[in-house]
Amino acid sequence: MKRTLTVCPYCGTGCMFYLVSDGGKLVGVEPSVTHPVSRGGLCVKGWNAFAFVHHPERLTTPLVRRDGVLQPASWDEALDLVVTGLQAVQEKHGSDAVMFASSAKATNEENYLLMKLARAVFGTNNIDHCARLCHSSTVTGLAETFGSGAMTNSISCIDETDVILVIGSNTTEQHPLIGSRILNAVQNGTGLIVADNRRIRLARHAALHLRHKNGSDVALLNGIMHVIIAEGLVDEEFVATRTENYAAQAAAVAEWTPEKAAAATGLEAGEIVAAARLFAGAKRAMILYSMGITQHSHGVDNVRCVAALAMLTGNVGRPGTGVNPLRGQNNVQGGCDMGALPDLYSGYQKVADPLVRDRFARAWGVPSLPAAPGLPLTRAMNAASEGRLQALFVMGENPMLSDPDQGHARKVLEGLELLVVQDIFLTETAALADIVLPAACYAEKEGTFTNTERRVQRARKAVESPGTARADWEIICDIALRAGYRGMCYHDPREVMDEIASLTPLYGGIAYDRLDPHGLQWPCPDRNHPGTPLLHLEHFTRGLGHFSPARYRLPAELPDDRYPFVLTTGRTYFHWHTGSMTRRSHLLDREEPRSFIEIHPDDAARLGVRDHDRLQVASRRGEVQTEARVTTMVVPGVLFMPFHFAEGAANALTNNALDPESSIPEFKVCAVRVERVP
Ligand SMILES: Nc1nc2c(c(=O)[nH]1)N[C@H]1C(S)=C(S)[C@@H](COP(=O)(O)OP(=O)(O)OC[C@H]3O[C@@H](n4cnc5c(=O)[nH]c(N)nc54)[C@H](O)[C@@H]3O)O[C@H]1N2
Ligand SMILES: Nc1nc2c(c(=O)[nH]1)N[C@H]1C(S)=C(S)[C@@H](COP(=O)(O)OP(=O)(O)OC[C@H]3O[C@@H](n4cnc5c(=O)[nH]c(N)nc54)[C@H](O)[C@@H]3O)O[C@H]1N2
Ligand code: SF4
Ligand SMILES: [Mo]
Repeated sequence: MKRTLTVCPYCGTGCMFYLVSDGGKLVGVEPSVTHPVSRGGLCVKGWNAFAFVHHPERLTTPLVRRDGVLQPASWDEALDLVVTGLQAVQEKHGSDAVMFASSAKATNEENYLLMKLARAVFGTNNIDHCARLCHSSTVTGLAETFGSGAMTNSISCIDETDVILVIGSNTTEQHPLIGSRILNAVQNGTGLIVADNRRIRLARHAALHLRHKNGSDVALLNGIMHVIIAEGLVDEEFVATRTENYAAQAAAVAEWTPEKAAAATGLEAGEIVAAARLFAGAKRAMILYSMGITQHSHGVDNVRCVAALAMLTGNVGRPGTGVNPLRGQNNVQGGCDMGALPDLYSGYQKVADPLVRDRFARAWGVPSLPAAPGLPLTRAMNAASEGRLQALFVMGENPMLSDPDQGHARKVLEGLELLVVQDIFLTETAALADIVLPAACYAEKEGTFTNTERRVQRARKAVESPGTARADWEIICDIALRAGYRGMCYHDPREVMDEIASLTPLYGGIAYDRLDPHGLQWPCPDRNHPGTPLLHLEHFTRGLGHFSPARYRLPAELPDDRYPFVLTTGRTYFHWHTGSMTRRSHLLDREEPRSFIEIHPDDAARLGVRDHDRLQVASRRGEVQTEARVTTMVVPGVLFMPFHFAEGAANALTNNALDPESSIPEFKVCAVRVERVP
């Protein structure tokens, strides 16, 4: 038996475990007892993280579409077709007719290389990844208020805080090892406020559970801030010495009396007052949030309010405090850090800055780099339907199931001149591709992942990849070489990280020989730096913290007579996103085998619906059939559906209304109608 220490491939919590293998095959997982996050524990997905690796449906050879059918091909043939196809589109329509979708499932090194390929070899800033669908509101909102879009504190701060506000995060299901840490803290006396209208597990342990209307967080937070100011609970010294623009914030929330906020949110005024007193009365209070805050057409405004609440009460820059966006995918923090974003290079260095461009151009040995920011992923679909985008290279994403408004997404993907998909399975998106490239998965390659608390950790190869599947970084470098670029020849990912460190101040001191056993937290500017568990200690990354008041706006689509329900979408404990991995993990799939929708007993009674009935759900964009789950998890008038299932796909229904600033889709609110299938 061989044990290989590596990082869990699922969520951004970043637990580490040993993959146990026997004769080249994985047989199980053993948690790492000394790891600061997992501390000997794992959730059910971690325990089962070996299960999909040897699944018989793994892609083992490149596939090329001939006569309308995907057929096995050699690497030479497939990669030459990729390069000539991309070049042909470029010649015909220009460099910006090509787009690259990077992957929060791939390593830092691979994300860096794909963005280098897009910019240095294909001359376009059209590179983005699923962070667009996830925490783009955070990146925009916290950059403006704090100067950095990452978690300000560390996961361990949960043990040293007095009050935790969890807003729009189902932590025990989606970041389970962080969720159990919160439950432990509550058992030891920490106060918990949950603001989420589903009765999630944390809500049952909360001192206060605020079941406000979906999409009303700006009203709720403005109301809470109103009370804090009116009752003299502001941390005057912090506001005076560490922040700017307080007067505008105070003016903006002046009208948000608890009564007005109650009317907008559907809460009682007393609940808003109680939340304000509990939060502001604590010596150390910590905010954790996730998709309930970000995935709205006003997601950036939500983030601004969260940041303002923390600054108003002096809860930044100390242990046990902070604004903590829980990052979703195992390497979505890293994908952003590496510049798989249309306007930023690695380390959040701006594409628009000529000095930055010049530095990268010299390091990469190219005469110049493109200056105009590229397309966000969520705007790519429209660009393609307007003919501005003709080729899409997708590494490790499954937009057919994860993008909003599936009908539109399908039409666009089918209409592209060239679609290349590099994945470990033949996903719903890969099935539409012209060329499919088989990738090695996390257990079959070396590299680093960066977790939600900015901890850069090493993933290690435990077994060989199936058939001729190759690591993403090797495939990308091969494409660069075939396109005639000689600046991407590396022996191993370690050399790539050295290049990243040389060009990225935040990662300046990150090197493989320093990452054992449990990684380093960025910023880590040089080789002697110990890493940074807490951000914004003496001053904010941007200098002073900036109050950016937000005006309350309603969601883009609200219920009416024809579509009387609010549909909100999200996840379950056992499955991962589009199910490519968890639905191929026997134990996980057995626990949650079918698409379902949660409906309140009152609504169910009115519609004559019983538990497990088949339901037809329709929105202005599409319809699906799914199974009723009658439960008080949801409030009357609201339905909840996970987006894991290809049959009964929630994204056939969702709205692609975007936040104007972050381009995130409004996954958390759309209007639907529902009826029993006779
Ligand atoms: N098991 C599992 N874990 C995962 C994932 C997975 O697919 N499966 N995905 C990972 C990824 S990439 C991400 S981004 C995270 C997401 O993690 P979470 O954000 O925790 O998960 P979601 O289910 O999307 O939504 C969280 C909560 O937001 C609430 N909500 C909906 N609308 C609103 C609103 O208007 N206001 C407020 N305050 N709350 C609202 C919902 O009721 C829901 O309980 O999970 C990560 N972890
Ligand atoms: N309705 C609704 N839709 C949503 C959301 C929601 O809350 N509601 N949430 C959004 C959010 S937050 C997110 S993050 C997105 C996620 O959207 P996606 O990123 O599209 O979803 P995943 O299923 O995680 O896709 C990852 C893909 O990578 C593949 N893969 C795994 N490992 C590797 C590897 O090493 N190399 C390669 N090349 N491929 C690999 C997997 O097989 C899978 O196909 O979904 C978004 N969509
Ligand atoms: S909490 Fe997240 S990182 Fe930890 S084992 Fe579960 S899925 Fe993996
Ligand atoms: Mo996400």
